[in-house]
Amino acid sequence: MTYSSFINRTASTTALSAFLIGMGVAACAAPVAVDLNGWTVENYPEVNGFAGANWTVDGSGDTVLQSVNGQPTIFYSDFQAYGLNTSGKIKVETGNDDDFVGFVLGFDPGDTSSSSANYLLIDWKQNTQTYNFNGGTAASTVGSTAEEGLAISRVTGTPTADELWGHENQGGNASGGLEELARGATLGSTGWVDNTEYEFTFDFGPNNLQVWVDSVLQFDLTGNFENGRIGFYNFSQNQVRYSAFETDQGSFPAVPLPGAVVLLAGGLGLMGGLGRLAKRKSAG
Ligand SMILES: [Ca+2]
Ligand SMILES: [Ca+2]
Ligand SMILES: [Ca+2]
Repeated sequence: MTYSSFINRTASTTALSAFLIGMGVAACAAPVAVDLNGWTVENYPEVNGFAGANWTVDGSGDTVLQSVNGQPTIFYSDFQAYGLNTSGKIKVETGNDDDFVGFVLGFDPGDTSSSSANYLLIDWKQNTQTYNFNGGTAASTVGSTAEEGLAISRVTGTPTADELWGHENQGGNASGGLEELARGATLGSTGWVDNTEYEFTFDFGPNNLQVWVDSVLQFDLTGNFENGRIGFYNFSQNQVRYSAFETDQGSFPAVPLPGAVVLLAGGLGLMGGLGRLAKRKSAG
């Protein structure tokens, strides 16, 4: 790139940014570190033989450790997830056990006991296992099989532990259940590895969700997804640490750009400027 083309490109980008900011549109936001001190724990009912969850945030709010082999539990954000690109790391810091770790999206406070709950669950099992949970609400549903690998499910109402375990909607519980929507492109039948850190990235909007693991696209879904919090999920796996989460402007805005903005930009010649900018980039 020549010096003069650099100046031209900078001038075009600056003009466009100023215009978009003037229109109230955020321009190229920088990533923002997530402070986990503002997040909240919410649990499904305890099941026989499993203890209560325990989420511990470090002082800086950069990491949280779920230390107990226990009940289904969620640790959710203090912000809504629509329109954001959220990324961070997860690591199971033990060789013990082989159960569920994961995330939720579109979760609302109170959803673990709400008949109107409707959110997405991305969970990851290390090994396949059939189990029948008992006690509490789990007495009404039969055993199920948790399959090894990464999956995404829609959760509605108040599922039992058996339904969460097998991604099922059983007739024994009329108050809720799960529908498995997809399994990961390359990790759909591959479990997580002990003491190994993975980076997850979520790009979420009203009609889109893309999920990457270590930069490999695992899910690319379209549909109608409710807004809500992003959260961490755990079911029966101890010593799971989440760290270094940050948010950035995503690809799927909460409210699509109004057509008038696009038309006005075109009328001012900025779209043409963008086109020329793209050509210079591809040429140079
Ligand atoms: Ca049961
Ligand atoms: Ca059910
Ligand atoms: Ca377990």
